[in-house]
Amino acid sequence: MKRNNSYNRIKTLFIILTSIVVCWVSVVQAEQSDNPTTDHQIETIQEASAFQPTALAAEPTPSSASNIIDSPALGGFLSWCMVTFTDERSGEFELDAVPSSSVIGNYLTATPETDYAIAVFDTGAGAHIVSSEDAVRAGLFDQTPDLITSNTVEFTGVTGSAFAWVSQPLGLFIDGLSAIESEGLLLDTSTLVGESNVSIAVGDPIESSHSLSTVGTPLSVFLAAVYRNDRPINITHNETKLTAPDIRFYLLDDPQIPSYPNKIPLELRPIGSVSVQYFPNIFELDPFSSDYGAPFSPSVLTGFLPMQGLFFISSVDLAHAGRTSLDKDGFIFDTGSSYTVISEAIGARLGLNLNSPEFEIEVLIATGEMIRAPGYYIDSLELIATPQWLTFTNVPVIVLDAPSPEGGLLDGIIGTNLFVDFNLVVRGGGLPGQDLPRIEFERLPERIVADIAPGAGDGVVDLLDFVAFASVWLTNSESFNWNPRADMAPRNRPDGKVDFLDLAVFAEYWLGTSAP
Ligand SMILES: [Ca+2]
Ligand SMILES: [Ca+2]
Repeated sequence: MKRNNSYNRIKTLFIILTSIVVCWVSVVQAEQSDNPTTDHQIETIQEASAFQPTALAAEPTPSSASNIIDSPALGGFLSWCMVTFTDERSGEFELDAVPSSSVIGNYLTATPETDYAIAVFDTGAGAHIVSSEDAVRAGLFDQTPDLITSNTVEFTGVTGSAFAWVSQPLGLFIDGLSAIESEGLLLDTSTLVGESNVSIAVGDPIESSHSLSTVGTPLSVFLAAVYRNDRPINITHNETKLTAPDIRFYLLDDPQIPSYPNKIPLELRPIGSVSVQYFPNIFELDPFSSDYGAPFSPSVLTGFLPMQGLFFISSVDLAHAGRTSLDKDGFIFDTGSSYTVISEAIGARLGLNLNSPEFEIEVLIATGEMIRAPGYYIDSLELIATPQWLTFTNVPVIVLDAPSPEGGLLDGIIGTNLFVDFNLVVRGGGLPGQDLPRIEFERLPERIVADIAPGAGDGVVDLLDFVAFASVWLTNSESFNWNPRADMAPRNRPDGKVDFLDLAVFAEYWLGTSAP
């Protein structure tokens, strides 16, 4: 490989925040046997269960049944998409990324139907990051002239940091897994959307450890992502089993975007972003140098300066054991996190004993480091929504501090585990001339426990469900084919694992049917 110079020689000006570019890898249940709080927890569950039907009955409108969700999943769905690249760029010193409803430019390999990569569509990532393995597959290192500059960026996450190369402006295009034909794994390129003239961060083939590729806000700001959790997609790509909702992407002005009546308003912050741009190398004055005008940073949301905007939820209320933390405006909505995260400060505010977690999760972050995070089930978490707030009870959260693009730390991360039983439209926006970003959602119909197939369930627990259950046997919320619906035990305390406890519950509901 030609890139063997060490990073410390190289200009590194820009730091990408990757709160977010995390791959959560394993769930470790904390010791529970002599936990003195267990009885109290069970009481809390019973109280919550008893409370819920009363609250529902008291609500006047029929849609109200959808706004209280008890015991959401511990680990949510994964936002898998495919990504491919072209050479499409604008002229020198034209810095803006240009959204496109179809592929433009020339693919970087002769067989784009098979040379795509799998990435996470990650509204919590401030830039696009492509792993070295995926970059090799996509042909990013094989171009003439070179598509990779000699500039690097540092990206920093929950803890630690790593480096990546900055690419020349190029075209980046994505689609959901449903664009991949499940038998031959050939990609149908007819429904790809993306952007041209975007610079990305590229992992080093020698020095960077394996990590996931992520498509971040520089594209999601221009898109509506439609998540159908009632249509799960399973494929096996490069011997890795992947499960994701059916996700389709549209430019924001596309009339085909479905609309749901329930909305969570989002804020693109820090405020003041006007476009998606890379930051050019203004220090190289020789117009014949290959560095002249080349990106110094990958493309990010940019105002007066590069900003890395993310989507914030403007108001979140949390409560636990009589304590509250109200009207918090520092939570981001992150399709790249399958867990919901609260900061240590909010954990302390809620009276959580940070030395005595109810469960622990080992997380692998983009830098390749593993950290262990304490997890808790908190009494309630409520998100601002119209026409009604969305309320979750007995909510599994992990406690971690993550950097905020506004400076300081995030209050937390709202992850996909809260939205397993919803169809969603994640609408970007917030730049000048765009509507404000928002999530639109509809709750899937209530289903009986263990009715996990086909799709969101068919009202009976039978062989189809057993096949779906068996296909995720002994997986956990780290697994790329994780199915949160198969995690049905312990009751009201899903533990992020599919094991004998879940099988016992499955057996209990075998051949059960839902009331019509
Ligand atoms: Ca079924
Ligand atoms: Ca379980």
